[in-house]
Amino acid sequence: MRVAALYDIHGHLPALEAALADVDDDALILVGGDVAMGPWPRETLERLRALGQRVLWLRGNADRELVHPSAPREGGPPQELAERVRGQLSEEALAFLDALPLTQTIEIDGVGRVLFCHATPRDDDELLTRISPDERWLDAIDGAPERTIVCGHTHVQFDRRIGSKRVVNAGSVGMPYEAEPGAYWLALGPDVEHRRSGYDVDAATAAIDATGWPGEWPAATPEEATELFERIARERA
Ligand SMILES: [Mn+2]
Repeated sequence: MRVAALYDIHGHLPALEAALADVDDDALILVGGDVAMGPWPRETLERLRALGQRVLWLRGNADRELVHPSAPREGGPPQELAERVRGQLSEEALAFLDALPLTQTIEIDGVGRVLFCHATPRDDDELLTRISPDERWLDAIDGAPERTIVCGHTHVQFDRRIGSKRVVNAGSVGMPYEAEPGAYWLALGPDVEHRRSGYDVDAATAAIDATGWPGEWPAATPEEATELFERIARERA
């Protein structure tokens, strides 16, 4: 089995299409959560659901917020955007998101058993980054039997060894905080390989504007985003 892990698509249909064009035909697709919260929520879900059994899903914190709104929280989705996206989804689509699992385990050729989660195995909104101390990571992952853990949530790719485990952030398809624009994802089997699929960013930005999406599409360097998430994590602690 080979897997393409597409995390944090954030309803960005052009970015999803760019990534899908680069995914091998025989690979499973693991949608790693935060799939809908963005300019094309309905179209993004329909595109992926049309692929049927080839897709395995996780629910991310932004998907949860669509179904179960919680108090506004720094680092979480703005309430007005959540309301906008919720209004574009059917009851059936919201129920579909609500029923998604928080983790998936897949046996992958040449890699072994891999645990996929949105943020950490125990929490869909825990902020751990490529510079978080090992001790904080170990608190979150030590109970997992799998040696390899794939996460997303912070939208920055990394590949770290933490204790006896390897933790790989798949990056974000639709809202990457990376040096270059593109759709960022992870190919697994037999290697574990970070991927970037390029697309016409100017055309995509114009298309986002045409949907009426309010404000700028978020962008940051990996260093800026990582520092921001570390600060928020310290404030939450
Ligand atoms: Mn996200």
